[in-house]
Amino acid sequence: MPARPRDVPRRLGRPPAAAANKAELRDPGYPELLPDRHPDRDGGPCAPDVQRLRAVLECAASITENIMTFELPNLPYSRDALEPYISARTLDLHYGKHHQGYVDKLNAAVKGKPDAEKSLEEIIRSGSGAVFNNAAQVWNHTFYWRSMSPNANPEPTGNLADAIAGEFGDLATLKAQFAEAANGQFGSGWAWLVLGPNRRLSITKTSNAENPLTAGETPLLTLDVWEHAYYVDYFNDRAKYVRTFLDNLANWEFASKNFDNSD
Ligand code: MN3
Repeated sequence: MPARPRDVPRRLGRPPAAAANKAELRDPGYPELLPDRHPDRDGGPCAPDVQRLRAVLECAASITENIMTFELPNLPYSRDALEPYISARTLDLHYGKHHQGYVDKLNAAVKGKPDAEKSLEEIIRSGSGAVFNNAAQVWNHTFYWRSMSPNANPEPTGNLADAIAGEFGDLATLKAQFAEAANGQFGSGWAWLVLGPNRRLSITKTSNAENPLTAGETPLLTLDVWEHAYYVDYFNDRAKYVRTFLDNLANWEFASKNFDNSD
């Protein structure tokens, strides 16, 4: 609509009494506002309100645009809580840089795509390439942090303890098999205690970002054996890192809950 030339008188003539009453009822603050006057454009009395509302809407749109689909979950303990076994320096890097990096790359990879509406698990089960790798690494690391505890019970209890006794004979045998898998994983990857679709426990290992969910298995406990997980604290001694995890950090309570919730 063309702007009204400034020299054309506005239709500010007094309206019929009935219309004036309606206008006052509808809009008592601006009785002189006519339908073809845009309050913002024409500098009407509500222009400041409209400008504020416009700013709010622009701000809201900006926030919506920048909301990340996936977020870095909080650590279940402070960054120095696993010392002396895993240093705060390692958690600063591993959680603060690596895990955060996977979250950022995943968000960039799914932006504006149908994967942005999916859960991590759905992406892991159906995805491939960079989307799968980053989604699985986000999931794996979140699971890894919970697989450790600064107040870890030295051994599992309850149903999981019974299942371990039935499958492995004793915890020492499970630990030996877990260590063999973790140390034997060539290159980067993960060692896992899983529950198979047949409801039997087993030890497994995966490469890079691979996750047992894709094999229909239920992860109960995991250990990251990428070099970035242990190099700051253990240099090349992966075996010592694995042993330390199994003897001092493994969160059997978490594994037990995963076992009990897997029915
Ligand atoms: Mn890692």
